[in-house]
Amino acid sequence: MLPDIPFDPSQLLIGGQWRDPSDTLALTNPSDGSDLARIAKGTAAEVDLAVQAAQDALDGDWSSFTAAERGRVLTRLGQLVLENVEFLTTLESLDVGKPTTQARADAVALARYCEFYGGAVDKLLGQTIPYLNGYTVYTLREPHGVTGHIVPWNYPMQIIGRSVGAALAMGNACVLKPAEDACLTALMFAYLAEQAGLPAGALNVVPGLGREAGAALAGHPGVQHLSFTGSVATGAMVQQAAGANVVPVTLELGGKSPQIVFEDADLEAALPFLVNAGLQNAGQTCSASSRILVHSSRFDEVATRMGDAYRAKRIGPANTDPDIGPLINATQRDRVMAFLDGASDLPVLAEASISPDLPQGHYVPARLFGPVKPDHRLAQQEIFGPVQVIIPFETEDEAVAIANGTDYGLVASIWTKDGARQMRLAKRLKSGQVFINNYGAGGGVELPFGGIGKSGHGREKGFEALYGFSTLKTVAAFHG
Ligand code: TXE
Repeated sequence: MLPDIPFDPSQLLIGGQWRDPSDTLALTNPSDGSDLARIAKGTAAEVDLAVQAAQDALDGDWSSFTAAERGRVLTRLGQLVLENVEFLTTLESLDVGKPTTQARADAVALARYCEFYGGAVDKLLGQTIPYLNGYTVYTLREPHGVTGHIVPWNYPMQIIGRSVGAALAMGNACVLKPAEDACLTALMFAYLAEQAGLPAGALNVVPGLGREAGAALAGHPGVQHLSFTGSVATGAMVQQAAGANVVPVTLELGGKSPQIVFEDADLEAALPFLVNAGLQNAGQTCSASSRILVHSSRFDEVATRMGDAYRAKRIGPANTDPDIGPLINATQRDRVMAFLDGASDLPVLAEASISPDLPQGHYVPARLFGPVKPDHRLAQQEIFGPVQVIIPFETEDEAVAIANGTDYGLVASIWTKDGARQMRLAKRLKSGQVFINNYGAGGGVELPFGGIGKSGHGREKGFEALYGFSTLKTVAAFHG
């Protein structure tokens, strides 16, 4: 059951108006399969209205806000998010099936994105460029205009914070298409943004199906920048659609991120990261560490200790704050089960199993496999479930080749005390982020994030996102 929500979750927010949609969809609670609410099934016509409303905001008040004024709105929004952390946590936990503690961390991160971009935007400076005699040359950072944001269901609050937060800070007007499986916190965020003083139309929300509302937004000629997080296949379609309008796209498409444990690793320090980076959010994390590469001299020790940790994990409904909640929907559950069922050739090191007493949610067991060959399907494809493989290696070169040997390159980490090796591998690993003796560094809002290869392109988070959500103008004045 949903708590009382201060808006009708079946409505769309367009141009500051909460409007009845032309059609609705059922929103399901992944923890028990029950119906949570009806949500809008946005159409191409409604996306069109939202893009127009965003353009109207740019043609109106929103463009007159100074950087400091936009920063103030975002800072207020961050404060409102903090005041509503428990409510947002409840919504996200019900909607995504995310254990309460993990949902709360996302709500706090959303506030932090608003604070960070609110505080950063009036410190973003242009350049003056030494040039020919008689010229003064400088650069201006300007918003793209209308930005489209297609957000998945796994971390709605964090992904909205990092993309919509940065886009608004730079003065863009946004059309947000949350995932059909999880859109309540997107709507709540927009509701709070209104309270924070964001002008009508600067943020519009059109929930709906990907192939309908998402596709309409991706191909809309009135959109000047797109940011997409999701699957490789859909990302490629979004890029193609945007390409037809010659519009820049930021794509974040997940990965097969390795942690490399060398013979001198501090296993005591590494262990929680090795396990939790794979199991957080039931493995439905773009930067999940699904491959653990271990020097063969430490294989038995790592396998035993990770196995013990797996057996201690509890799987359950999100509101009981388990270690591992359900997957988002039946499709994802079936997809992960197909990976598990198709891996009967692999040795299972440990499992956290599903109790028969669980309600009818989308649960899967958490499973640790090893030793696994680097070219096995489970070591190559993104599973997006609580599944990890341990891959033994002998030499540093072999570890690098295995780590770099997938189509992806989002995050990698190295566990070693050898400083020279740390520096060498930080350069050799093909990855958007490299962590040394940690994994994820606490998810820092300040740290630029994005991938290479099939993990996507463009960077979100940190100052880098402010560059991504703006365009650079060079002004050359001749004064003699
Ligand atoms: O993703 P989709 P799905 C990966 C993960 C997962 C797989 C499938 O491996 O198992 O993708 O998940 C919208 N035009 N990730 O099917 O389809 C859709 O409505 C425009 C990794 O959920 O990519 C949703 O808002 N938009 C990942 C968003 O795209 C479209 C997070 C993501 O959906 C569209 C999620 C279309 N034609 C899944 N079709 C990560 N990187 O964190 C769908 N959408």
